Amino acid sequence: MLRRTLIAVSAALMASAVVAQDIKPRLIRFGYGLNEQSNQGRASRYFAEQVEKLSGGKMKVRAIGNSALGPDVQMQQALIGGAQEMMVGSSATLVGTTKEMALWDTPFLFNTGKEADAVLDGPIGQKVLDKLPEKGLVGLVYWENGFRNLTNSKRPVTKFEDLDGIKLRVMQNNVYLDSFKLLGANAVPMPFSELFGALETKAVDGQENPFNTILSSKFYEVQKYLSVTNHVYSPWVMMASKKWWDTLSKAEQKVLIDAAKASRDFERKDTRAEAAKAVADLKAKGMQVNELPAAEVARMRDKLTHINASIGVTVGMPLWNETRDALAAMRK
Ligand code: TF8
Repeated sequence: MLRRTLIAVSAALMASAVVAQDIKPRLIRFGYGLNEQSNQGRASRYFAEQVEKLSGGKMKVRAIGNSALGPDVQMQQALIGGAQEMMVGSSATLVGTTKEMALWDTPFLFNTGKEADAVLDGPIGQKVLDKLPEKGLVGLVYWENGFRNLTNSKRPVTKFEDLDGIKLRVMQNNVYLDSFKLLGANAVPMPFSELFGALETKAVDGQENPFNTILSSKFYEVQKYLSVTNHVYSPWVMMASKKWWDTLSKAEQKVLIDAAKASRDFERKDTRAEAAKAVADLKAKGMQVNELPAAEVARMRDKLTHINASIGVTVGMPLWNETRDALAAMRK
């Protein structure tokens, strides 16, 4: 008994000695686009705490929000060049570097968060992340940005025809641009960091984002109408610079992978809890909210299926078909 305990203790000591040696003091700049009060901010701080804990205080994450390190696309370039270590941002803004990310732009791809989790955390989500390293990025996990909904300052959108003539900001992504043009909006791509100002000065009339962001970014101050469309599920991708990642020890990489997974679980739970009460909060802030009737959602969906063929070509038909089959199997 004593002997066994001693062996266990010495094994544990050896393991921690190896870990201690393999984990060096590191300062990691982790950039994100939303403000510190957002779900993205909360999860970024949670990630920083986990990294600190799992590395015995050696690895420190400086979570820098508010697009202070630049909008998504700029941070991606900084990671690729090795000038910044980590970030989290929308999959949609990554399509310019990694075309397979366009899979997640598919309108109405997922019906529920549960479907999204299963596909993103399963082999299909991994296949898409596996395309990142050849571009200089390492994809760790997907967080939930969420189902996107429309806001604008002109009128309630009860059918897609109401978008006619509305100047709508979209992410810098061709599927979004083409989708909203197809629905009749005057779609303009713009980085998120410029969005509040553009809504405030009426350079654009509307935008689309999950409830959480409409709330945390205070879009209710400059947008009257919220139309619940749930037109697409948008993931956030947590990434590291590959240049930098390759300089880390296995133990350091494991700290980051474990902390990333913990942050994912925290983030989804937190985001869903916030989203569940966000509509009431947004109404209380003065927004006029309307649900799109099911028949109108169906018409919107039908119209947007025209986009699907081109997404299939962009991401490759095998991946497209695998996703379609996986979802069909889940819905049986
Ligand atoms: C958007 C996205 C944003 C992200 C964020 C800044 O509308 O939904 O949430 O890009 O990382 O731009």
